[in-house]
Parts: sequence; C-alpha cells; structure tokens
Amino acid sequence: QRPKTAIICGSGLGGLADVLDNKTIFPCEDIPHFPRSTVAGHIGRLVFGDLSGQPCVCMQGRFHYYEGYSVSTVTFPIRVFFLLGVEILIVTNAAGGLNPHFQVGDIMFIRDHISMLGLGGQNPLRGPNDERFGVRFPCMSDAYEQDLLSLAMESAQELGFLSFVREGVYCLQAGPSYETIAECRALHALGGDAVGMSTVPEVIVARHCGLRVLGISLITNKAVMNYNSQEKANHEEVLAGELQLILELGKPLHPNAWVCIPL
Ligand code: R1P
Repeated sequence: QRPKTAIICGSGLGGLADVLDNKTIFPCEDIPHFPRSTVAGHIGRLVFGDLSGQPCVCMQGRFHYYEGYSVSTVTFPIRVFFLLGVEILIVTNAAGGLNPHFQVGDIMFIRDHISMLGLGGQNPLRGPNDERFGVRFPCMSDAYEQDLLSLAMESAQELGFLSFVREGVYCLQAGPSYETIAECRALHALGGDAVGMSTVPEVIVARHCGLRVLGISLITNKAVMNYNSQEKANHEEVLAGELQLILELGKPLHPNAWVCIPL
C-alpha cells in the first residue's frame, strides 16, 4: 500500500482508524527507530487501509516532547510518511479552548500556530539540514494550506455543521503539566484560540518536506481563565472526545462527514 494521505490521531481520537477498510496494522515497536507511545489514549501503531477507496495511513498514537523525546524524534514518523509517498498530512489533536466563544465538542480547523517550544529554541529542524527533505529555512506562513482549509469549511457548511466548526490558532506548550490560569490568559492575549502539547513539530517537519497539511483540534475542555473557577484540566476529560473523519468516495480529500460526539 502506498498511502497518499496520513492521519495522526490525537489523544483519544484513535477511533479515526476504525473506519479504514482492508487494514494492515504495524505496532510502532516493530518498526525500526520508531519511538514508543507511552501516553493513555495513544495505542502506538500504524494502521494502513482504505478510507472511501483512498489509501491512507493512520498513526494511532503520536509521540510528545513531554514523554522525554526530542522534537526531532517526535517527528520521525513524518519523514517516514514522506518517504512512503504521502502527500497530505491530516493532524488531529485534543485541545483546550482558550477562545471564550468555543464550546467543549467544537472542532477547530487550525489556521495557524504559536509554538512556545519553537520560540524557545526547540525546533525539530535544529541541527544540520538534510537537503533530501527540504531547505534550511522553510517558510511557515502557509503551514496550514488554505485550499484544504477552505475545502473542510465548505464541507462543514454543506453538512450544516457550522454551529460547532471553528477556525483558529493552536498554541503549543511543552507539557506535561497543564497551563496555569496566567499562561492561558497570556496565550489568548497573544492570539491563541486553543492550547495543547503536540502537533506543531509534526507540521514543521511536514512542511519542510513539502507535505500539504490540514490541522484539526477537537476542543475537549475549556481552558481555565479565571481564579473563581472550580474547573481542573484532566486527561480523562480529554480522552472522552471522539472525532470521525470520512473521506468522500472518489475524491482525494473531501471530508464529507464530520461527526462530533459532544462530551
Ligand atoms: C493532555 O491531556 C494530552 O492531550 C493532548 C495534549 O497534547 C496532551 O498530550 O494530546 P494530543 O495533542 O496528542 O491530542
């Protein structure tokens, strides 16, 4: 199988791979040089198969910097996908909503990102540049492709899903501790709409090697923004989300059904 599309399943979102037909499954520990998944809600395997007739690979379980891996190790699978012939990367994640208008269960298409790790010097492309993958100084102003974003929004509109589909800026913080109230306020003031501990390094490496990227956050909790709140972020709440993406028959990428099961 030579998938053209790779989907990275976020925390608790591994069910995305269940809809693939003709599955072939490889546990990550059987793949040379792959990291091991250590987080609940990340099974740690590659599932190859067909999604509405389109060859796809789903990574059920991603790797995170907070697990102790470097940002370049976290993104190793992206280069494997590139070498396999993948052209489109769909990154999904579970994220906390910073935007006060976002509700739990909303889907946010990622328009852009702010990387606290990257701004602080933890960029996966740090070190000698391997020209076989891309240029030394890749542009990131078009990291999330406008055409894919528009297509996804059109689909959402056709399906009457606009009431829970958003667009916004994803903020990366290193984790594993969740954000403080002051950090949430600061990230929101900087222009962030959602916050999480993944995705951005994968997108940087994907763009470096020319993959087209669509990013999707499922808002699994509202970030705590004031000191009177009794809410406490926790991973159980994050895992309660579920996101299903079905690609339309005969089209290379047209998410024709987004089913969001509200928490
Ligand atoms: C925290 O509950 C975990 O959920 C999110 C955060 O990044 C963190 O890993 O997971 P994904 O980003 O992998 O969806």
